[in-house]
Amino acid sequence: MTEQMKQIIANKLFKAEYNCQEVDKFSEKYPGLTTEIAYDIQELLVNKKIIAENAEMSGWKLGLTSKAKQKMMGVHEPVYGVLLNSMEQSEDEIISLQSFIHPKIEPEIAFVIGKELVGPTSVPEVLAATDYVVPAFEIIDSRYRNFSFTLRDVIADNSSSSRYIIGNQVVKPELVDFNLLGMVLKKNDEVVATSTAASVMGHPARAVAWLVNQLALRGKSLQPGQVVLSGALSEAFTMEAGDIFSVGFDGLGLLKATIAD
Ligand code: OOG
Ligand code: MG
Repeated sequence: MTEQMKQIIANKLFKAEYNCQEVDKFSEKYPGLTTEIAYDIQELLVNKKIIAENAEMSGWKLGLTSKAKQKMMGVHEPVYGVLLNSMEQSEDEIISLQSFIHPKIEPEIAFVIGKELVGPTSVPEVLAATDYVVPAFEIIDSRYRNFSFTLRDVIADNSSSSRYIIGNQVVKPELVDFNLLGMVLKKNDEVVATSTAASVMGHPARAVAWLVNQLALRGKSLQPGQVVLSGALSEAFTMEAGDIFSVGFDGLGLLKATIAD
């Protein structure tokens, strides 16, 4: 695939987001779209967003790291994407559905990095480099028609990233038993999902280690201050006007997301 083709695909995804309009998947039309090329397109797309939004990179997101999410999307390998400060929302902000195509919300664990982490790495090294962990919500909004894609399509689309919210009650990773870290997700006071941190690749720090090892292949590393979203611990839920979602993690506290009427 030529550089020009990569630019064309990045442009289409960029416009799809800005116009809140779905596009068709690219993988069928372009069999030359490999995973590696998809990450090249992701980089082009993110650079366009950085310029258009005058934004800065704030971290990384993992996706498809739990069986629940892999089954839901029919894609059975993890992916990563870039987070920008323009995607971050505070817990008190009411989320308007206006600026999305077909948003879904999902419960995650955020790792906030304290020390640079360069691959190859391991779970103990990730934990040692983590400053703290907090509950998180990710709002994903695939730019593809019917939220349907292949691995390569979703990577090019910055892994469906749209917004994220992180909690402000910070907990040091050494105080957390990730094996038994339970989670309860409620929608309008009704429990809609329960899970544990172990649903993310057996241990969410393993997902972070996977990210660091993938980044090393592209000459990149995790930087102090960056946020890393673990990937959802359960399936994702459609957001509707007036919904209130809350996620609680054992020992990490509660985080809310309020959708406008
Ligand atoms: C891809 C992104 C998945 C997660 O947490 O699993 C993701 C998608 O499902 O659209 O963010
Ligand atoms: Mg996610």
